[in-house]
Amino acid sequence: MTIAVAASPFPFPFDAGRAALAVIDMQRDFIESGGFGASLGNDVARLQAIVPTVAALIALFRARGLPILHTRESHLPDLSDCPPAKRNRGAASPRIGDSGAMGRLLVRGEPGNAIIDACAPLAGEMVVDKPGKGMFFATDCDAMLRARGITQIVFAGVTTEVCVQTSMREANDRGYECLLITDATESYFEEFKAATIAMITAQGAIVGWATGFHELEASIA
Ligand code: C5J
Repeated sequence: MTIAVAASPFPFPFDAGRAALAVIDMQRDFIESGGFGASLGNDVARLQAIVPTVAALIALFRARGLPILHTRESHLPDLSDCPPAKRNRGAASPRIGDSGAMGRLLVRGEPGNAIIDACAPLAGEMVVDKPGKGMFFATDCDAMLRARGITQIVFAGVTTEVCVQTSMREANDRGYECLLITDATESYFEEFKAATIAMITAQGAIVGWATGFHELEASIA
């Protein structure tokens, strides 16, 4: 059974039997000072502001018994999954793999690479380490979701125009119906978030739909 969730550019046909929540990269490396995002000169306070809404969205899916997939952008300690084309971007120092205030930046298992406590996965929830910006590149995401009969993905997390948008576009190309929760995602750049929402919903939802947390909650709670 589908429920019409008020969304842009038109109602999203939410089907609880086929839907999963994807929480993208709610990691200390992006949200806390001393992490990878801050090392690039970004203001992490913008991302911290959405934490209560992301936590409420996770709680909503848990209360409904719906599947949740958490991603972490991370690299192996030997950086064999981090091509120079990625590592050599941004400021000359520090770079991915260099030591920071929370351990080595964007390296799997380091304190800064963990998901923040407020959004931490529970046992049984899917957790995917991804070396790229998109959640499908070099991961088992597609197989994990298809094994559960998932064909709709509700997106939250950071950052809107990088890992969230890339994951949403990858999902759209694989045939998933995608809904972005606009107050449960954030960018270091206000204008990039607005542009992303406009781009994905344009041309009749060419990448997917967008709505607010309360619109989804009111429809499916
Ligand atoms: C970035 C991400 N911004 N999770 N990663 O490098 O969006």
